[in-house]
Amino acid sequence: MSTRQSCQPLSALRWLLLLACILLSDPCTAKTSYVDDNAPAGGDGLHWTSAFCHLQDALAVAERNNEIRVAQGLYYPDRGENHVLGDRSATFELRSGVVIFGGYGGLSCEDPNQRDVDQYASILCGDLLDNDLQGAGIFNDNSFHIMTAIDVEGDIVLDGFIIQGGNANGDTWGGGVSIERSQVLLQNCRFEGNLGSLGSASALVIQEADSSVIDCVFAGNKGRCINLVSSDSVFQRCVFEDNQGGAVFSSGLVYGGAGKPSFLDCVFFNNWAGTGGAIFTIDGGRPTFRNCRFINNHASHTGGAIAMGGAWRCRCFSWLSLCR
Ligand SMILES: [Ca+2]
Ligand SMILES: [Ca+2]
Repeated sequence: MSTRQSCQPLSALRWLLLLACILLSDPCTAKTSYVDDNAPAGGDGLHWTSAFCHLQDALAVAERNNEIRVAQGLYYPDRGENHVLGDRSATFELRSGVVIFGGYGGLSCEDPNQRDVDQYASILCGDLLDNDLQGAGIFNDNSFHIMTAIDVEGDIVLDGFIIQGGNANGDTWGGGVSIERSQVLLQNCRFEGNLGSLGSASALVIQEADSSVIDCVFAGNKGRCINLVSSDSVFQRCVFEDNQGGAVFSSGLVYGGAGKPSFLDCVFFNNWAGTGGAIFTIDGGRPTFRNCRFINNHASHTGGAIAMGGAWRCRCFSWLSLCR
């Protein structure tokens, strides 16, 4: 009896400590949200059966260490709570420590967690009013940036998406994805049909940031496809094909220091530009290419495969010896 009485205060204390641990612990550990454009409106995103129908709604509640699974379907940055249809400035803002995976079967599959990024395409689309394919196409109403990561701390992952229909016209850069001072892993993504004016990075801009781009395809974008500014980013097993306005522009000029991006096992095929059909680099931009292939790239002015500013002659031979 006496033993039982002496234990009761300790047991209560342990429960209090456990309750405190629960209340004070990181509330955003290992949470997964689910998104499917076929889901009914009003879901809480906690399960496939109550999935969000807009990616913006999942991002709005995402916190560090959260995962977002996105089913096959179309997702627009101007859709979701507190967003306005047709808002060109609306963008999917990547969140610190949040990983986003596309390519799930979702509600239309018996097993919604079945994943195949080719069979179950998750498309992030900047053609907000769905008129790119009407007549000659209307593109000046498309998203300025479909997705952005600006001054975001911690690792960010975007894996398994098609990113299409951005239009970085005007003074903007990065019609598909715009990354500034943030570390992002882009993986298994396909950038296609993004637009931009000359040098505006139709598909992807990375400024003052070292990101990783792995197993991605950049195809059929118009306007210089990628702009790397003071960036030591790494591109591995990526394909650049049929981009009008060139594939990659690399410089360190804008912010001073050098930009030394690396390209490993990449293919540059059938890209076209006035200068530097595949690669155009100016002072401060010093890319390295290892085991890359340049095939059938064109320039109307100079540098079908590679054009370089500054002391291009010595750099040219050094770099090209690393290519095949
Ligand atoms: Ca769907
Ligand atoms: Ca449009």
